[in-house]
Amino acid sequence: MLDRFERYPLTFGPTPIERLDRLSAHLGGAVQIYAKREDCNSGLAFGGNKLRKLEYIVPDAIASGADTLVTIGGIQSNHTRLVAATAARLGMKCRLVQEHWAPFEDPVYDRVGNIMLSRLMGADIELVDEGFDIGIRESWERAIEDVKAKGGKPYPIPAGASVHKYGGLGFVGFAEEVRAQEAELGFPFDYVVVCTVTGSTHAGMLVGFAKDGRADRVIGIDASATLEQTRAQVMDIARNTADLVGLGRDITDEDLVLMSGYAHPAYGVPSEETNEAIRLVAQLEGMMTDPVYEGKSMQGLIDLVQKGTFPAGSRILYAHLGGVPAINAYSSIYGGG
Ligand code: 5PA
Repeated sequence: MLDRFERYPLTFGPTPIERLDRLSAHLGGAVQIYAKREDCNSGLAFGGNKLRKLEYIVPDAIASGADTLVTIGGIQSNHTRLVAATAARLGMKCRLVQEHWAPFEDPVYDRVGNIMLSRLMGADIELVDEGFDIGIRESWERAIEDVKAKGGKPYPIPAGASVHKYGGLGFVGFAEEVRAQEAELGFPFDYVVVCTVTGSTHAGMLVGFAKDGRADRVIGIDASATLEQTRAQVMDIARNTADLVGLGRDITDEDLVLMSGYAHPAYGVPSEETNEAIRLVAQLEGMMTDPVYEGKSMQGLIDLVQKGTFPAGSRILYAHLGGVPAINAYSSIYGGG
């Protein structure tokens, strides 16, 4: 589906799929859980889901003649970290706007984890005191103008690389990769569980799996806590991406499965149930998840399994999208384990 698009490699190649046997057994053994390790996809600054997206955006950035990548996220944004890493790899400058998206206080929140890594990679970071919003932000538009005013040539990348014309392509590639891995494994996955916030990860998967009639087998777990805005953004990106790749059919509301109920109490703030899920998977599998994204989708997965949502015998693929560096900024919760 992606042959026509140029791709600039930022990842190691196909990501491994592993069985989570102890977690599956702990949850009763009726379903088998697997993890696709997007969190281990690259040598660039700990990797994660943004790199698949950026692989299809970088050729356009290079062709534009830009010298500065400009993007936006929360203080502990993984996306901004990976744009900083990509800029370093390309020999470009990086301008980051980081807003106060998570209503969470920790003595080291703006000193460690993702933001520390971005600073080390040379990004020029502006902290802005604005709350969470996945839409286009004035602060980001101002930063783009500021780069121009100072004689630079900016290349704008929106939050999560999502509302970009090529933002959905990377995760169409994820679906194609899973299809190839299923052929090798000798079985298909019945469900894919994914954390959804700015939307292009889910939207790309939805389009990729729509090709073989499985769009609604992608179970999005909302971690934005602004469900309707995220739902609308996933639909927009999915429709644009379907057009771009020539899917040949419309994306309908029924294609999108987005679960609420796991994002509370707020974006970037973990609930007690999320913390339990993070500890459970760490202790059963040695697999780390974070309090902003993957801990919430893991909690959603565990809850759905416990409620018997998936028929016995189902094979469920948990897309582990990365994000663990942020856990360092939550020392007030996890400092003691
Ligand atoms: C993020 C996003 P989407 O934004 O494509 O829906 O992906 C959600 C997601 N898991 C899931 C991890 C580890 C993520 O980092 N992160 C954002 C960031 O600024 O880091 C875009 C919000």
